[in-house]
Amino acid sequence: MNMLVKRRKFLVAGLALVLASLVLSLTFAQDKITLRLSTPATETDQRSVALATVFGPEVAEFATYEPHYNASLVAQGSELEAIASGDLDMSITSAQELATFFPEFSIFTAGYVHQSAAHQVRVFNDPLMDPFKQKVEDELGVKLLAVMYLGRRHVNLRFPRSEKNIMTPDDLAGVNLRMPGSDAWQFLGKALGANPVPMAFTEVYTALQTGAVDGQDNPLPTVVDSKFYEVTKQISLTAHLVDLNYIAFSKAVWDSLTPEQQATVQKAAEDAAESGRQTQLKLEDDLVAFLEEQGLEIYEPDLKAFREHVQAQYIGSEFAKSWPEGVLDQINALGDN
Ligand code: KDO
Repeated sequence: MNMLVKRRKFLVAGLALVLASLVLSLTFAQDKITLRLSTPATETDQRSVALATVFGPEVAEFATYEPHYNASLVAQGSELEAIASGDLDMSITSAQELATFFPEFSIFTAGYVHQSAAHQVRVFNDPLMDPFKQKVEDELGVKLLAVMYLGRRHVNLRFPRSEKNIMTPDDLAGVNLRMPGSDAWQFLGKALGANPVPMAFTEVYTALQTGAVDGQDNPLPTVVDSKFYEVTKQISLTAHLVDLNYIAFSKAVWDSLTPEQQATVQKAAEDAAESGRQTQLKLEDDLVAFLEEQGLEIYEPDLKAFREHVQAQYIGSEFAKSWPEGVLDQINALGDN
């Protein structure tokens, strides 16, 4: 064999190797599934950050995580339907959204029921949650993988304290308080003593700026992240809802995964939830000083008055009638004190 033939053989072998690895990587790329998530949250919201930096990388071997923020893919409140119809793979859903399909979920939307981030986790992992999760899976085709901590919601108003000082539910009489647009949210606004106004999250900043509403309720990290502090003057620390979102995942997509991949997705969701929870808790503590520097008045109202008023509104309400027997006691028993 002369040198030329040898070299040609060598070249052909090399080319074949390159081609083979190209085909292989293309096959793998094609095999990867895309997990589209839609949320009204911003890209910088800590739940979004946790999913992008923890969930995405943990599932990267077989899935491409594709988040869509600011409700740009699906309108707030329509995500569950989109997952059910196969148009979406994931969302960060609320108990309030679930309650529009399954009224019993309103137990998790009631003011002053969840006591802390840790209490939320205990409730979510307790067997009391199993029938709730099963129903969502069976009837909507949605799996609830983990509970994300959004934080303690407080009343945040455009007016300075000198104009309106919110110490008790009576002080909220006639206040147009933006609440998200579902019955369970509106009821909470009413239970607080306010006049609730339904509105999508993405419209809140402008509504506060123009005076279309008098205020809104959200945890401190959201007030900062969405810059509501630029257009409001005070926060009454009502802590009326220790708020959560569930990581919702398409059951159809889940069923298409191998058991190993399912375990990876489950762990990735739990890890992201834990990471987001820790950051959010820290932010809640740290941001008081920042908000005060921005000129907001932040104070604690008469919490006993709020708690008693809100709880009295729920007891005997249509919502409470849908709560399964004994579950409220079980939730309370898992509480912090
Ligand atoms: C909101 O609309 O006020 C709310 O905080 C409700 C939550 O359930 C959740 O949808 C959240 O918005 C969005 O994720 C934006 O932070």
